[in-house]
Amino acid sequence: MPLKEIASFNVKHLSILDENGQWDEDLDPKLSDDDLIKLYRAMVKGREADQRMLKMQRQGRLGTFPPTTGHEAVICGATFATRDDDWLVGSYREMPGRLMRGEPLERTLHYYNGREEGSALSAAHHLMPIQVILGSQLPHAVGMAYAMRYKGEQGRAVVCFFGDGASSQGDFHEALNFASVWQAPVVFVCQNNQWAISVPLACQTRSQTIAQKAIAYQIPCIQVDGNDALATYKATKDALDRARSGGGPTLIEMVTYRLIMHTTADDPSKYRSADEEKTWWDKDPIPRLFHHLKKIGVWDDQKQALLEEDVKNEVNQAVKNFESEVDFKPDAPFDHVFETPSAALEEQRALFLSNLRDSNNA
Ligand SMILES: Cc1ncc(C[n+]2csc(CCOP(=O)(O)OP(=O)(O)O)c2C)c(N)n1
Ligand SMILES: [Mg+2]
Repeated sequence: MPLKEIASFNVKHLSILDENGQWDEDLDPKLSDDDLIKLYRAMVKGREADQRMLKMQRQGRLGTFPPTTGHEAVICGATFATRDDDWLVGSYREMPGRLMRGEPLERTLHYYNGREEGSALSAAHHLMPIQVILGSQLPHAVGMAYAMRYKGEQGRAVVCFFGDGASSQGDFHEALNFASVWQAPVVFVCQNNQWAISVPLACQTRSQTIAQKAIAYQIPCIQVDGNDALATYKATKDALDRARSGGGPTLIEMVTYRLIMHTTADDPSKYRSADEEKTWWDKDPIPRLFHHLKKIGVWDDQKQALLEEDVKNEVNQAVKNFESEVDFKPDAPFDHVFETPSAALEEQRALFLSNLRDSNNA
């Protein structure tokens, strides 16, 4: 018997607006001028908040945190495609999207200063809390999406963010498998920034793309220029439309770059070159969209100056609110570890409070 080809696969790459300003008008998602400005504004605000947090961390006013600079097109484009009652399930690198959903920046500042309020479920905004266990959010997202289907909540969906490194976790594969078998309305968005701390993508996987990993699970997939906000929006919108109409999950690989450190405790100059970083600064998603908006006549330098002033004021206000809070319980995280307090934990609480008193008296 001759060998027969029984299946063949391909992976598409979506780019609408490239770093040279080339724009594919046919593929353009045709957002209104107002929507384009909203999307751009969210990206600029995300960058402003991130850079402000970096300064605060360096001044000892904020704990260690993972910056989002460079990831704005992935996060904001995908979030912009969601509806208010869709759930967003992420990890730790989605701050600009959290702001877009209406969660105050103060919540993120609480989280990175070890305040329990930062870990509260942001149910009003349909946001799962920030969490750091790589890949663990994927099965949760599938469970949530399956529950939506099971309860007959037509037209709702879940968007789940994770990194290239997280795609090596077993949770990723289990989640994709269940999502496919159950045809759960979930969109998996891989923020492929090509590094998992100091581990480059080539040490993470031999696959040519992360997108293609969906093929084994019979899930539609696409690779997207993750620094092109028009493309990240369009790919997510298409996937959400499919999910809402009963078409099941999608895996979107968004290729981007973490322009600065993994977290504020990391020094990327130890493992990647300045040349590589420069190449990616040239693809920065924010100036790319800025020039495009100017070119199509919806933006100008005066509007830009006003926007910058505006987002700075908003971020300043959030920082002021956060830093003026004095009446909070610093040991609240200890209340939520076990239902019944344990002696060892109470000992740790006492030590924590005594260290805090010492540092306040220093
Ligand atoms: C299960 C698990 N293993 C290891 C870690 C330690 N860790 C934190 S971030 C990180 C790299 C993650 O890389 P990636 O998924 O690409 O996301 P990125 O930080 O690049 O956005 C590692 C190994 C962890 N948090 N959880
Ligand atoms: Mg990564």
